[in-house]
Amino acid sequence: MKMTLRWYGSKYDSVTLEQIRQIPGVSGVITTLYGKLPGEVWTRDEIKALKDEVESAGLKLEGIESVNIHDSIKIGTPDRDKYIDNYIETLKNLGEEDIHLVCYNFMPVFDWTRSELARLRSDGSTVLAYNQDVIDKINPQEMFDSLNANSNGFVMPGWEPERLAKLKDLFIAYKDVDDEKLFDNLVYFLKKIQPVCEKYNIRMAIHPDDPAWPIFNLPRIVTGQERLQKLMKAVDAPFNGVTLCTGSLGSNPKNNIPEIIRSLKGRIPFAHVRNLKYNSDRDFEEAAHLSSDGSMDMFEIMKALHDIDFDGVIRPDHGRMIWGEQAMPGYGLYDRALGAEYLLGLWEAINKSKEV
Ligand code: DNO
Repeated sequence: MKMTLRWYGSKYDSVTLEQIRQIPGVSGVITTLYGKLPGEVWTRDEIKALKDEVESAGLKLEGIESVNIHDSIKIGTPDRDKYIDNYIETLKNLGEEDIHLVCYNFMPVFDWTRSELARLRSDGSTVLAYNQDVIDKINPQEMFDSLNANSNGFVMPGWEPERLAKLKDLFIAYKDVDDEKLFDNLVYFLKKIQPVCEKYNIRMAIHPDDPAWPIFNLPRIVTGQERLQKLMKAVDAPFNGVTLCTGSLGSNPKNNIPEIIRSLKGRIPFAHVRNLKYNSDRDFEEAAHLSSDGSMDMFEIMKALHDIDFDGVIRPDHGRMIWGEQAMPGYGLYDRALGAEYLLGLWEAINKSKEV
């Protein structure tokens, strides 16, 4: 297991590589070329510069989160092959720079969704939260505006203004895309990129939908065990894998995360591990990684990963904002560092208890 932290690049992140290097047991980062729009080719020079920067800080670039997918590919418009060719070119360039893990999502229009970015908890920390009643009362533009107004001045992943400038047009473009069509378009995409992934040994790790149910009447296809199995079988090759994101899958309390992990043996190259606290079936907030702070059993989750011989890349996921830190919501240094240490501690204990 390789413990990493997500890092947005020196231009965008308040957390530095030097700080990440000092978190015990964290050997690398997961990062991206943050300024790139979906559909653009990443050149080898750009990738190499990013990799050199990470390596000169004594860390390893363990993978990319994300190479985003152009909406034409998700919608299945006639020009999608052009964007798929660009994606293939990017994958080739990543492979040639010895990068073998790519996280992506297939959510229409939005990436992850929350109704609040700084809900106050009783200990004075703030966290991202989701309340269905709030979402039901607003339209997508209002949600976008409210999230952007509360992001501490940071551009958040998945909420880049360029991407959302054409919100109305996008909703129209998705009008005839239902779950089935979206799924077919995903399979079409995966089959096209399969040769380049296999040539360069690139593991594609799809990120589950967050939250794990439809919002604003948009289709959703990566929501739980059944759907994940369907996807694994539709393109049944190791390059087609999953980002096991406990927070996204766990937004639906009916998802049994340890069981999902066990059903995906060999297909999880990347794990995002974090905890959530359910307040009702319409409201949840993010919690510290510690099991007792939320609703999930983090020991059982780490044990399931251990049982399937997980040897991929892992990272703590969203942290609380604590100790007065000013950072991108969910992505401060302090609470994620605490999370990394906790997960490493669980892993060490599981390892040693299996040895006796
Ligand atoms: C949110 C993240 C997502 C994730 C993408 C992957 O904090 O987990 O933005 O990176 O869905 O493409």
